[in-house]
Amino acid sequence: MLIHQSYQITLKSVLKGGIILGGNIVAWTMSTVIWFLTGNEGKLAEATQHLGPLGYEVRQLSLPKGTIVEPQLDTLEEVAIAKLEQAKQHLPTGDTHIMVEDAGLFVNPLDGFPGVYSSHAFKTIGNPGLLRLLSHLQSEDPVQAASLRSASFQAVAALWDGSRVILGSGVCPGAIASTVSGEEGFGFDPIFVPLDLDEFGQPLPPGVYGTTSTHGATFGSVPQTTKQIFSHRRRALDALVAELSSQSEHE
Ligand code: ITT
Repeated sequence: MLIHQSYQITLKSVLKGGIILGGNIVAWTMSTVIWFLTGNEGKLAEATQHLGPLGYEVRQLSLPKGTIVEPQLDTLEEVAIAKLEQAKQHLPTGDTHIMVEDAGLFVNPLDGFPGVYSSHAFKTIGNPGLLRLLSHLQSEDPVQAASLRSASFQAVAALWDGSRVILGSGVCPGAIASTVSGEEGFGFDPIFVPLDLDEFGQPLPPGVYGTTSTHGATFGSVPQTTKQIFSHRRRALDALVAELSSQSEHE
């Protein structure tokens, strides 16, 4: 796919050819294709929305059920690396970049459960089941409730660029709501309320109001573009792209 963008925002990973138009240097660029091995349409949509404007064309790699074995390991990073090793064998001929991403919801009063077991927990107990596990942790005071029910979404993206593995991780701290609300997003979005962010995009403690806020709404109740501002996945992809660009600059 051919795209046209100003020379200043070219990425090293994008194939470049410069021409001069009306005094401005303009680059005709061919975006890098990243195959994303995932069966989760929500994750695919978020990655496409975020990486597209950065000059990457995200394509879903779907493989027959059972082709990739999701290993039961202790950390998201270990799972992502193990999945990437398998995914590499299925990289379409002629392309170089393939990515996987492993994410989960880590609930602090449950010692991080469901964490790496999030996919299984979502399919079995789901959002109502998770709320039941926290039903003893309630408070009339919303700040205290947010502390009692604190949690974070975490993600690790792992990419093979044809010669090496590049990792990016991201965390989105917040709390588990007391009810399920909203139809946006996927998975645990309808029960997760992110912490407010300060002017630098950094999360603030519960009860401290920031310039960016969902005003107590869950990810399931806000537009996808709002979730992206807070998202663990967006942060993981940003870290991955930063690493990818800095490594290409040193080549
Ligand atoms: P893959 O095919 O990419 O492995 P998956 O759905 O199995 O898709 P993960 O193992 O990475 O994905 O995620 C585990 C579960 O955690 C996922 O199924 C969701 O229920 C939940 N989850 C992960 N990221 C989420 C997010 O941004 N919002 C809501 N729930 C999320």
